[in-house]
Amino acid sequence: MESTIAAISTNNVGIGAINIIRVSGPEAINIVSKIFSNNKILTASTHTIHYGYIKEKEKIIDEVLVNLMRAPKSYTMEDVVEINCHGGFTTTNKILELLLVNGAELAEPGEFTKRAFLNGRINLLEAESVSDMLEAKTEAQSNMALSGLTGKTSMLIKALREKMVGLLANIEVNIDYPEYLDELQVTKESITPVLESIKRELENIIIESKNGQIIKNGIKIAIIGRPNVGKSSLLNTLLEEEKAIVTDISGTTRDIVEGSINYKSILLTFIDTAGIRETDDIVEKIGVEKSKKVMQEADITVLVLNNNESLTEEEKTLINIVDKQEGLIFINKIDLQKKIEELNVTTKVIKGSSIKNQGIEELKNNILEKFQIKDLSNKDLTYLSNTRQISLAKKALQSIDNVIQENKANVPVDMLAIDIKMAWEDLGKIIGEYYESELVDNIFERFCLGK
Ligand SMILES: Nc1nc2c(ncn2[C@@H]2O[C@H](COP(=O)(O)OP(=O)(O)OP(=O)(O)O)[C@@H](O)[C@H]2O)c(=O)[nH]1
Ligand SMILES: [Mg+2]
Repeated sequence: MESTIAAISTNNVGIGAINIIRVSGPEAINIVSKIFSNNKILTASTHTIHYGYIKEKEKIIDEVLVNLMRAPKSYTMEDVVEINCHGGFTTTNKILELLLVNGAELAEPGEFTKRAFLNGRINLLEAESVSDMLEAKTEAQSNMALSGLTGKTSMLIKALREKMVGLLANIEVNIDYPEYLDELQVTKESITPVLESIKRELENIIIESKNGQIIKNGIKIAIIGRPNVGKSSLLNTLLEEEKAIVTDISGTTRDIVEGSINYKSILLTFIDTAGIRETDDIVEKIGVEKSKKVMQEADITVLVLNNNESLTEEEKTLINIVDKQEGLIFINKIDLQKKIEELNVTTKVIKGSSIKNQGIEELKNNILEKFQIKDLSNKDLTYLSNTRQISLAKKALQSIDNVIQENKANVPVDMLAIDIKMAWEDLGKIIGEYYESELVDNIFERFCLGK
């Protein structure tokens, strides 16, 4: 890596106490010394802090502290200099500009972390966790990212790969040194239990990754129902905010209104929709179509019914759909006289009132229960959570399944090595032992600047 890169690493939108400009690469110290009043940094030892001024020729730009980290003990494993300046937008940008004028290149988003990966300080799964950490909105999200970052999640994968290597090594010995056959004979029977255990562990990782995805992406909940049953009122009560317009006129909500809450460390995103009914009103019609689409795209549907009214034919159809999809039914307005018929459904029915705040906790709890999420506070959140990682784990499982089938069908043991190797490689891709540069570019592009 020849170039020396620079970027503002702190959030430079508003006014803050300090900003940090990070410089990394072989010329980092040299370039900074050209604009820094204290030239001790040229010779100072690693992990030291230096006081001085940033200057443009003789003009003082800012009073700063400069952190010096020499290769390889730095975030990127290259020489890294971090300039801690005062938090003003203009000054920070001026310092960055001076660095660029003096030979640094503007870093691309995620380029520091990309260098950390390419230089071997962190693996790909750890790098992806860095970006998850930055984006975390709930404590569970940051705890899960931390498991990734500190290598706990990678350990799961590495342990499995080691088992596979063990198996491959034994098979190779059989092929290359048949004279050892008596001692180390790998037979159909001897590899079956190992294969079965690898399969179980992989399956477990994939099942558990569902939790990871829920923690990472949250749950999307569509609130649907006939006009005027109280969907928007329910949304507002759930969000504890007057987000959607509520009136007693049917067909108030025309467009999608959504909002999120952090409930027991899971991000719940509620989507309020237009009341579903036959209508000639063109705007409302579009709204109704959108409602149906939201219902398909959401993770779960909450059908809202009105306790104070008899069911319509349209509602009966919706009840059937939601019952089949194992959604939730919320009978609203229980503060009013009951006129609704008994429901004959297997899915969970909750009774409440959105304006009286009744049944709301029960509704939220039932949503979590549907996804089998209980208490995350004491759990070890070591899960795969991104689609790239999970699809590779699934591919590896497929290969191992093939091996098990072939083994059962008496395919010679040495022929099985190909599929085992494929599974081993796919797991390797999760942690970035194998990668294509296009993939790596794609991953790091999504990072923010200066990371
Ligand atoms: N008594 C009572 N009234 C409620 C309750 N929830 C909502 N309402 C009233 O029902 C009326 C309709 O409420 P909305 O929340 O606008 O209903 P909606 O389902 O969003 O209606 P559309 O947007 O037209 O589809 C309003 O006058 C609310 O105040 C409740 O629990 N009890
Ligand atoms: Mg509404």
